[in-house]
Amino acid sequence: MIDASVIAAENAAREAALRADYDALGAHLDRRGIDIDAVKARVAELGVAIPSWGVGTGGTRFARFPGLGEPRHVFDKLDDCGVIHQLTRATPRVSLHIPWDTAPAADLRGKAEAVGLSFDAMNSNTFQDHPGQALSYKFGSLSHTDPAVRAQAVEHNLECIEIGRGIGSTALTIWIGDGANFPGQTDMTAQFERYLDSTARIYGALPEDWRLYTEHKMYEPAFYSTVVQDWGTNLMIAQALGERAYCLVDLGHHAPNANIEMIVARLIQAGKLGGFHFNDSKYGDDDLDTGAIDPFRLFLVFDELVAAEGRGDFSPAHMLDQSHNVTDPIESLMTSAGEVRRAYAQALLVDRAALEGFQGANDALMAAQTLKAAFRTDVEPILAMARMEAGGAIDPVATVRAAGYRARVAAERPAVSGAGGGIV
Ligand SMILES: [Mn+2]
Repeated sequence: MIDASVIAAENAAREAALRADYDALGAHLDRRGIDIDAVKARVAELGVAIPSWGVGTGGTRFARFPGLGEPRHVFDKLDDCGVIHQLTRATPRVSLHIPWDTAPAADLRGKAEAVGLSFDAMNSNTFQDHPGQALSYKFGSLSHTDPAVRAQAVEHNLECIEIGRGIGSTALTIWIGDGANFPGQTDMTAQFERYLDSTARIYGALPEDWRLYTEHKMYEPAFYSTVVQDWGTNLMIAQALGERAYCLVDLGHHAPNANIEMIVARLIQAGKLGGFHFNDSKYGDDDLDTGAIDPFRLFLVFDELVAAEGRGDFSPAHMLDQSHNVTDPIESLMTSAGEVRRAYAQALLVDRAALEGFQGANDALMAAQTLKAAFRTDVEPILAMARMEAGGAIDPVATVRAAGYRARVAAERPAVSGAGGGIV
């Protein structure tokens, strides 16, 4: 963890400027009828989970270039996640991936408690073969033609639930790579029926207070057809399984230029939006840092979420899901958690009464300008003040650098070579 004296010194150097900026923004928002402290309080409550695999350096299909001091196992990962939360105060939960993070429940619980974290959704993995596994997933898992392979994949998901119960998780996320690479390779209807049958077995074993999230993805590793390829299929799954089944939206898992905020609106309307894997993309499932490419799209997603919050009880699960190839994963994840909160804060600034009026009057220009007025507002003082008041860092990246955290863990953790992209 970062020494408290480092955080205090870093914040002391920035606090006067932050207070001046916060007061100026507060006066500006007051003229728009917005209470800055109320916005800050809601932003401070928004937590986004960190995926355990995110703190390792990612890669592409071509290569992986390891970074310094990469986590060697789940306990190193929890250390890094603890630092991210310590400085941002925005990432209180970690999402584990089985079998990558398999360890005794008591040890996991103890470590998480020591670094101030708890556990988010469990993630199963039937998109690759694991050492000692009896049957291969080369031609699919939950939708495989062989019932024995399907049974093995179901059993793995049940094991994930069992591990999750031991560490206080209350959700299982399923993403599979099943599909086809050639037209005619599979009977697409029968394959989906097999998938539904397998997931129904998993759903049947779900504890009463758990949720099941299914994640759609358009392509990769199957490049012709994917069993759970889009939100329509995902919605069919959630509706077929039952009331505790929800759709998970990974922002990178759509065709370029897809209107993701509209998908979000539709899933909310169906009562089946479970949550998000946040990242950003330019071309495909790029897994770039959240808000790095199209922050306006992220804002529009949160505009739908805030509108839904206003209509009633609604609590989607937020998580980052990124692959960090050229940056320090800790720095990227801290920055990205800030981007999620930024989009939320901006969406909270939308004048909803004015927007409804312009929509009703078909005033397209002013409706769009109402959204832009919120999006253009620099809410950084709100984010920084929320962090500081919660004991975090005004500037998390500068603070983790000043603390020398990466150099310290690099001395303790031998370099990891080669394989394992860590991309989901
Ligand atoms: Mn994902």
